[in-house]
Amino acid sequence: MPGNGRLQAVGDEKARGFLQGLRVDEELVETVSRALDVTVMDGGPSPRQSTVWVIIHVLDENDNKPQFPEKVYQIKLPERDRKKKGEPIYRVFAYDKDEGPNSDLSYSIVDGNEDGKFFIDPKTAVVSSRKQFTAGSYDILTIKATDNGRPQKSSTARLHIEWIRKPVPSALPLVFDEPYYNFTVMEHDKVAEIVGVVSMQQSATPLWFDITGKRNERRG
Ligand SMILES: [Ca+2]
Ligand SMILES: [Ca+2]
Repeated sequence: MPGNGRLQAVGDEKARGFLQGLRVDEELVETVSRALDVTVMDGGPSPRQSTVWVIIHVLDENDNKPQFPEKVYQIKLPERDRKKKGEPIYRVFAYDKDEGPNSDLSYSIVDGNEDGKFFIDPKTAVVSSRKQFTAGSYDILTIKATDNGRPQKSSTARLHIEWIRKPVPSALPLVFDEPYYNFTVMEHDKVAEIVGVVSMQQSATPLWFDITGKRNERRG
């Protein structure tokens, strides 16, 4: 790595080489260390040299705060009676570009839950309901994601929930536009990036989509 080292004479018999300016690309360093060959050479007429192996450990700094893909989430849900207590509402999760504890997030509701109608799973960020909700009511929650770095960093997002009347069941059958969907993702795609869209003929009543199962397909 030429240009990253500097040699300085200290006294007659000792010299110190300062390794400096090793710029570590932000968050691209997935290895925990860098190994360098450091060579020392004298300036005599027939130069002598010696090489030593230096390992530099790169420690992650908590220089990124958690990020929510959106600042505001707006959802509509059918009114809920008491029996639906504990049902999930929405998952508002964030990501953090750091590593280890610096990207280990926990979630809390910091505003809009004064009467305790909601709770959030601190690890999965799933918001669920504790009480009943009638059509026409509206809730706005502020959700905070905090990392586990030192010092901790955090950010917030808003979740707007509009409670609507339970839709009348549709007389028409529900059919997806395609018999199956085939989407591709790249391994470095960002969290919350759109992978694909599944669609259905527009119906008069609102529709909610859910992932109800998972199949693992392996090739070869
Ligand atoms: Ca970092
Ligand atoms: Ca962080």
